[in-house]
Amino acid sequence: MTAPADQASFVAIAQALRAHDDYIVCGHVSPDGDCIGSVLGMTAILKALGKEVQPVVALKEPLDAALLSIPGAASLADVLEARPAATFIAVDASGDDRLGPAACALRQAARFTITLDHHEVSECQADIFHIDPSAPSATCLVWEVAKAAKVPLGVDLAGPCYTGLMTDTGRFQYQNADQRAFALASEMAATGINIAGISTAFYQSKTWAAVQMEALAAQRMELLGDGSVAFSFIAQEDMDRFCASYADCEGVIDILRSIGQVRVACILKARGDEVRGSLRAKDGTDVSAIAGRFGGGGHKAAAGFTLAGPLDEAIVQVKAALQEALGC
Ligand SMILES: [Mn+2]
Repeated sequence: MTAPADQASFVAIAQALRAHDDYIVCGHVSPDGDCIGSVLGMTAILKALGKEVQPVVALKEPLDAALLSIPGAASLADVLEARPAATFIAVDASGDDRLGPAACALRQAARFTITLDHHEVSECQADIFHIDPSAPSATCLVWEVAKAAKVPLGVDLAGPCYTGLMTDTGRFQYQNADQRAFALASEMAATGINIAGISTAFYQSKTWAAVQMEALAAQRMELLGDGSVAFSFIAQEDMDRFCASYADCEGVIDILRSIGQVRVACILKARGDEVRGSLRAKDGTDVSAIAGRFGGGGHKAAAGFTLAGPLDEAIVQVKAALQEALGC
């Protein structure tokens, strides 16, 4: 991968924030804790600078209870309802595919564009950007910008930033939970945020249907090859039976990877005419390369893809690809 050229310093981004006005802050499609945390954190910075800002996310599906537990998340507007603004900031997302068509149109309409991201990208279209794949979360970059902008580091900023860091590091358990992650978490904790409260609100807010989806996926789970790859799926009928939403299926993959000998977990979820695949690695396997075979992407330890067509065909195709890619 080639690093994008002309990476801006946090100070340069802070200066750009002061220089412009009328902002849209937008995250990626299928928003997660880091996406929502980055949008809310950046919004807090801009408000502290006295700027007009519309924080938006793609609300194609309603946010789940965990995401709604982040203070301010309930008031986020749908990207489809945003009015074009002079300045567009993309957080936790760089490419058109991650932003989705509605956000891309808003970015095109803006006169100045900024991107903060921690995903691998070969180029970045923004006027000014900071892309650091070694950053534990996008909210860490937002936090650095806040410090460079010299805005007050209060709980309204630290809360969402900590939530993004907590979720993208898998509660400080993944490979990206490095010294930097703990150092930044310590800075955020120093503001007086309620660490235990944030954790409880986020991780102990499952719905009954979500637990039913976990039970179902666990029951039909297959261990492929030598047993190091866990595979399962959720069909539309399963969701209908338990009145489960797509959000209710989000945590299912964690059940698959919790088994001792499993090093890679994969779940397929039917969504209308499409099938969405999620992949997680526990041992350093690069699952973004496997997702890439299906036109998807993500991080080394967590990636996803979307396939057109029926679930039964996707199951056969993905199982074969997993066995081939992982030699199991
Ligand atoms: Mn992220």
